[in-house]
Amino acid sequence: MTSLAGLAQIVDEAARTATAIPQLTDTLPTLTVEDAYAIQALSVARRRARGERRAGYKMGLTSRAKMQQVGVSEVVWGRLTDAMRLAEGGDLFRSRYVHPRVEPEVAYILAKPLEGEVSAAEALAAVEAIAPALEIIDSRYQNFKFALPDVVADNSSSSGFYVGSWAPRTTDVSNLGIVMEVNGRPVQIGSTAAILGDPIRSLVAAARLVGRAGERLEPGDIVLAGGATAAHPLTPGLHVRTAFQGLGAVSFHVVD
Ligand code: OOG
Ligand code: MG
Repeated sequence: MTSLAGLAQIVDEAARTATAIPQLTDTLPTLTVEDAYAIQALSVARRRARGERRAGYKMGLTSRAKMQQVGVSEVVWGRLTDAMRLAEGGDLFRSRYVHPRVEPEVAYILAKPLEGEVSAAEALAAVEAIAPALEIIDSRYQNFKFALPDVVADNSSSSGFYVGSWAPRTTDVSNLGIVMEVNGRPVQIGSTAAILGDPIRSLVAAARLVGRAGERLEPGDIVLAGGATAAHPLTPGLHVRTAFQGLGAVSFHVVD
């Protein structure tokens, strides 16, 4: 059987070269979720060896809309690096991705470490600020199709993120309306409440799940709470603007 390091190289190279690959579970149907997180850690270690730096974590499949869109109904998480952070208002280069999609999220940045079992109040007390965000997801698997171990090994489709203006951590983001527009037309309408009922629950889950992997959320880490609506496919020429009630908007352009 291919080693975990060998599988990490496969998913990392697929991401680096924007090349679609078959699902790992096609040939390894018994691949466990635990192995998949080990593959993820090894693939992100390859990025770090190339000079990318830790930026935080992303939570995924924290809303029903997202679970239904990809047919996986477990919460997943992945690791963010500084190379994934994109300049708000700027250009997204379509050719750097396999089949990118965008989804509206909420971003937390931490002032204090957070680890293991914490309450929502404890999680919020560790937060420095909260911002509207957009995540660019790009599954490296053909046709954007995967089973749970595949998506986990592929760093939960992490590939880019935009963060809007930071608001004080006391801002109530539990139920804010979201409108995602493409070239001026609404394509997704939702609420931050779609994220586990309140996005702070996603930060609570992040502390627990990351802790289970022997890591902790650190001061300065950004945590993306997960898509509040289904994701929208990106093609050159699209202008995406997403407004979050009371929090501001985040936008970018897709180019070749
Ligand atoms: C998996 C990653 C899910 C989210 O916010 O739900 C995710 C995928 O949809 O490809 O990032
Ligand atoms: Mg996401």
